[in-house]
Amino acid sequence: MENTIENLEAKFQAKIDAEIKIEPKDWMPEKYRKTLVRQISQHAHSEIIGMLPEGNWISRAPSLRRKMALLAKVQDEGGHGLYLYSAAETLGTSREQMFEDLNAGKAKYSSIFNYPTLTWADIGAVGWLVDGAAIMNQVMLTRTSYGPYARAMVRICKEESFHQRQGYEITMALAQGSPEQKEMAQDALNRWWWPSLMMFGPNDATSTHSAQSMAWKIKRKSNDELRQAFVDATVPQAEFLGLTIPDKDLKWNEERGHYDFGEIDWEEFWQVVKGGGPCNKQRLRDRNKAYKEGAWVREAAMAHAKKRAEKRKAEMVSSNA
Ligand code: BYC
Repeated sequence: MENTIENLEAKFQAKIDAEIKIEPKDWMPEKYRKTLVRQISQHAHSEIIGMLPEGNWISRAPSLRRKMALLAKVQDEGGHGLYLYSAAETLGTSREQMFEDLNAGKAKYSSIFNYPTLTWADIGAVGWLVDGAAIMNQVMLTRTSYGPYARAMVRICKEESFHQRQGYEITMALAQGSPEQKEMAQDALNRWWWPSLMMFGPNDATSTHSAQSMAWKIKRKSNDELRQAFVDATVPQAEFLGLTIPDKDLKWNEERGHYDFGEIDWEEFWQVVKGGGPCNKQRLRDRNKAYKEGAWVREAAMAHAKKRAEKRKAEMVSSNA
C-alpha cells in the first residue's frame, strides 16, 4: 500500500481501534500530536500550579502527622508534573517552551486551582473532592492511546488514591469533631463543590475537542459521563459524613439510576479559565517567582549533567585507545 496521508491515517486509526498503543517514533497525524501536547502540558501545569494552594498550608498543618501527609502529597504533585512534562517532551515539545508558555500566562491549567484555600478544612475538601474528581478523570487516562501518557497515568493514579483518602480523612475528623469544626467542613464543601464539578470541563454539547479525542481514544469517557460518575460516587460519601451538598436540585433519579443535579454556572467557569478567577494573578505571580528562584538549581543540575557526560566520553575514548 502506498504511503499517502490517507493510507497512513487509515493505518493509524486501525491501530487505535485494535487497542495498540501509539509510541513516540510511530507515525501520527499532526493534529493527534498537537492535541496530546495541549492536553498533557495543561495536565502537567495543573499538577505544578496545584502545589500552590496546598503548599500554603504546610507550615500551618494542625499536627506533625497531618504535616507529613500534606508534605508528601504536595511533593507527589511535583513528581506528577515531571512525569507529564517528560511524556509531552516525547512528542517534540521542549520543557523550556512549556514552562515559558505557563509563566507567560499563555498556557491553560485546571480552573480549580484559581480558588483560595481559606481554612484547614479546605485541605480536606481539596483532597476529597479535587483529587476525587481528578481520579475519576485519570483512571480512564491509564488506558489512553498514547503509550508514554498512559504509563505515566498508572503511577499517578496510585498516588492520587492516597491523596483522596487523606482529604476524606481530614474532612471526617472535622465532621465528627466540635460543632465549629463540622461547620468548617460544611463551609469548605459549600465553596469547593461547584468548582470541582467544573473541573470536568464544558458540557458535551459545547466541548470542542471531545468527539475527536474520543475517536482517537485519547479520552475514553466524555466530560458529562465523568462528571455524573463523580456526583454518583461523592453524594453517599457526603451523606456518611453528615454534610450537605450545596445543590437544591440534587436528587436520586430512579429511572436513570443516577443523581440529577443543578446547572453549573458556566459564566463563572469561563471567567476563571480566561484568567478572571479569584487567584489567577496570584498563582501566575507565585509560579514566576518560584521559577526565577529555582534558576540556580536548574543551572547547577545542567552543569553537573554536562560534566558527567564529558567525563564518560573521555573514559570511552581512553578505553578504546
Ligand atoms: N480548566 O473541548 P474541551 C490534579 C478547556 S490536577 C481549564 O472539553 P478537552 C491535582 C480545554 O482545555 C489534574 N480549562 O477540552 C493537582 C479547552 O481549551 P483549549 C488536572 C479547561 O481537552 C494538584 C476548552 O476548555 N487534570 O489532579 O477535550 C493537587 C474546551 O474543553 C477545563 C487534567 O488535566 C478546566 N477545568 O477536555 C490536587 C486531566 N476544562 O485547550 C490535584 C487531563 C476544559 O482548546 N485533561 N478546559 O484552549 C483532560 O482530561 C481534558 O483536557 C479535560 C478537557 C477534561 C480537562
